[in-house]
Amino acid sequence: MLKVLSAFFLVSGLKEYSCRNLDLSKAEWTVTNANKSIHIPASVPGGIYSDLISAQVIPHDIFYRFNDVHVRWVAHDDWVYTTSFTESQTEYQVLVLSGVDTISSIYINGRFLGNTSNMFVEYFFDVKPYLKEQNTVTVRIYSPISEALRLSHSLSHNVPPDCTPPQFNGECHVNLLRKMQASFAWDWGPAFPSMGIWKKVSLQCYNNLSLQHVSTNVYETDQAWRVDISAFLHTSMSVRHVSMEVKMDGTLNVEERLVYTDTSMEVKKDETNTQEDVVIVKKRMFVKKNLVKLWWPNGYGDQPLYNLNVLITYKDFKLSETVTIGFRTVRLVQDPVPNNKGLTFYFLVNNVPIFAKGSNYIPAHILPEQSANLSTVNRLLYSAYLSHTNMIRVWGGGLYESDMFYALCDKYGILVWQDMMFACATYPTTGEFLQSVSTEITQQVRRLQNHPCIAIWAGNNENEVALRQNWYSTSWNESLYFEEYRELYVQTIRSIVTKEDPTREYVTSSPSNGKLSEKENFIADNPYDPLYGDTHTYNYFVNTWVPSSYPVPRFCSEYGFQSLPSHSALAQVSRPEDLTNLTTAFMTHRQHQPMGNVYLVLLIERQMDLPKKDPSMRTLIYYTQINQAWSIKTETELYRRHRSILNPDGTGLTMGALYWQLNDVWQAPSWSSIEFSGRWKMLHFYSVKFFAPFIISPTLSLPSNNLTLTLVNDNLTNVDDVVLHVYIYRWNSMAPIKHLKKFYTVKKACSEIAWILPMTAEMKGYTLDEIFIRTTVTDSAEKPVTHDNFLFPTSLRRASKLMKPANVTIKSIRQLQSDQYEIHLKSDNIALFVWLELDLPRVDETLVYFSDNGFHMIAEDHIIKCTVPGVTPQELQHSIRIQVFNDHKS
Ligand code: BMA
Repeated sequence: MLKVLSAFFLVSGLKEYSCRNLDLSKAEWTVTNANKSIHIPASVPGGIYSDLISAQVIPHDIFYRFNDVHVRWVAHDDWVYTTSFTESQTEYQVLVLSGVDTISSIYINGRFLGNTSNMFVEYFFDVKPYLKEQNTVTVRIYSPISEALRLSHSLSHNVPPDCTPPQFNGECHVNLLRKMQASFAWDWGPAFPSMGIWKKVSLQCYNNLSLQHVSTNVYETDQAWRVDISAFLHTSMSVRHVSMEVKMDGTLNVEERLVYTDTSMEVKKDETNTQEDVVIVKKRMFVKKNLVKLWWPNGYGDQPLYNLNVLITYKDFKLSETVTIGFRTVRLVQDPVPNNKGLTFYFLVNNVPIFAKGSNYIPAHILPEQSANLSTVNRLLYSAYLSHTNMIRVWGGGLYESDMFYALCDKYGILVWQDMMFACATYPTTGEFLQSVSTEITQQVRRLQNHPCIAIWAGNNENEVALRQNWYSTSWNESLYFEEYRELYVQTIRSIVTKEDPTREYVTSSPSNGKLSEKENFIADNPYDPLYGDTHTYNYFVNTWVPSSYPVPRFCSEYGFQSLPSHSALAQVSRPEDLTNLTTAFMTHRQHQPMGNVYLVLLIERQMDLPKKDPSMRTLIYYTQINQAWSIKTETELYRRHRSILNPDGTGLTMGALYWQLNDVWQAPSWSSIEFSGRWKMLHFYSVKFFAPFIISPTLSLPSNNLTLTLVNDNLTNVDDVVLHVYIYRWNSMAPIKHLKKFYTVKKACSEIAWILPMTAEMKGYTLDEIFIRTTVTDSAEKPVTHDNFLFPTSLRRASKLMKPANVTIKSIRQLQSDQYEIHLKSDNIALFVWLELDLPRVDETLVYFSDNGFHMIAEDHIIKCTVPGVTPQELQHSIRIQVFNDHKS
């Protein structure tokens, strides 16, 4: 998509630097433990667990059975990374460590350079005075478990929570470390307290000046886009009269070349970075609006991106960097709701209100060094894109993701709700800690702000509500903890974010009440208030298949239910006897949520009967996935129906639905819609339908028996003359007892009630228990313009008593392309939640796609497509396993 930038502008008389930067990631590294009993080759970037796996010191599958606990000794030890290099040039002077995890001491040729204490910070050490021909760099990384404990003793008061709940098999005091918070375990993940040099290491050379980074802020003005460019330069001396030239090239046919030159630059010292002498060179450029095209979120238009080349010249020298930018505006609208209570909370992109659809992202791997694997991350974000995701939340317990992650979000049109990396805890506010956080936030905002995908910054995950609701017993000195909270997220982080990036909104927490939280001194009375800001909704004690069980917020940035991952995922990391039931030691070990397995069964049993005899693990998995998919579908459609609907109590006007969670870090029960391997759970197939731009959503009111059909159209065009179809079926026959139609014109960008149908008159004497409803919308030529949607007025438990057993088989498989097949299915009866699984261990799961899954067959024939490389149709036929809710066995 992106055109490569033409060679940068050459100014005659300029010479390039003679010295080269040295990439030490390419050098040979070794790693040794404290007592030197282990001495193995190491990778940089990398991490100790990955190194020990490669050297076969620990098992190659750290997720097998109880290995997370068996290999915990690794994080109790210290690890010393070393490399040597020979270099005759002496201009090298700065050792740059782009990411060290976490507490370490750095040495060159035995000379102590300094310590690191924040894995999100890039460190710079002046090494010129110590360089020889033969040089050794040593990075001594201290056990994060011991360091966290040591820090806990140094605090003037408790900074809770101390440890993870026992079910997590985790470690303590992770909140005292500026480290991925989930690496000491979470309710969906194991503890692997990672250690290592997880980002690149280099020696940078410069005589006078080095260009570290270019950041941009893009503003819309009447006639043009204003791009404020900041170039961050390191220098060893005081510089004057630096000049900057900017050149831009893009993805679209821009006739006119954009070349800007200016020599009268503003040069000033940056106060926020105390580690190095940083000079910021600023330039403002104006780009005529007709020269560029708008960047749009997924579903609203294209994602044109432009390369911006910045050329810095100083005296005889020139330095250049190219960054990618996009042109769009994003605004968070929090306006009073006319004639009602509360404030709105929605994103306006290019002046278009966007209903945010998507999920929450956790790191793609529990080992940070493996979290930026291109094919894994691409599979996840592409899967999100396929399910019409236009926003993803990078959750605060993980990582500021890689540049590649945000570049993919730019490409797919996925807006990013970016949390700062603080989650579910209180945090220290010592001078040292705040200083470290300041550097972290400054660097991360500058690194990420060029990406048009970033829509909002948020201070933390759930820390406002945790204080207000006393989750960590802070009420003994509420004012102290409240004050410290404000010191961190308001005085420190907020001031930096608003200074560095005035183009985006910053909310202190998720959830928060937005402007109301600010008014309530940043710790609102009820941060879950549905009339303000965003909320997180979890409740496992309600009927999750009926919409009335859920509150209706303005914006739901987290909601979810657990399910089990596929049998093949669990089988990969267990023995057969581990999978006999949910209470084996293995299944208990994998379930981190306290009571999690009880909830799983409870939620199933509210809707369906598990097969009489002890249900097999396969059946349990299948049922948990049905429950998860249908519950999230119910909740998401409720939110989408409320896009334009305001209830008398002031709730409604919902403009965001980001479910918890997109992905997984191991094979275990979790809220994810995609398994660790990349395989989609049933929920992900459902998300493709419930997030579709245009849906028809049926609901039933009792006791009136009125069927309400709501249309939700996120598209920016009206749709004339569509036909709404309602089919009424009995549970035991594929022939509908009634088919009703209505012509309709659908309005753009809204939800609306299109039809209220009194059902009693239409049911031909059957009761609501005996029927179910299928709805769809077609154009006037009867071509479907929505997916089918279903309403089950009764529980599946009762329905299953009336259903005939269904036998679903593969009638034929046709090869369409080398890796694409058409699968023709047959059923003898109505078949619910038809689930296809490919059992072919040698096939890479990340390359397998089904066009649909978990669907209902209300006709004998059903055709789906399957993408799978390197199989024959016969092989495919034999390796597809089919599960049906109402099969013969139940
Ligand atoms: C919220 C999240 C995560 C957690 C999820 C499920 O609290 O922010 O911390 O994994 O709920 O419990």
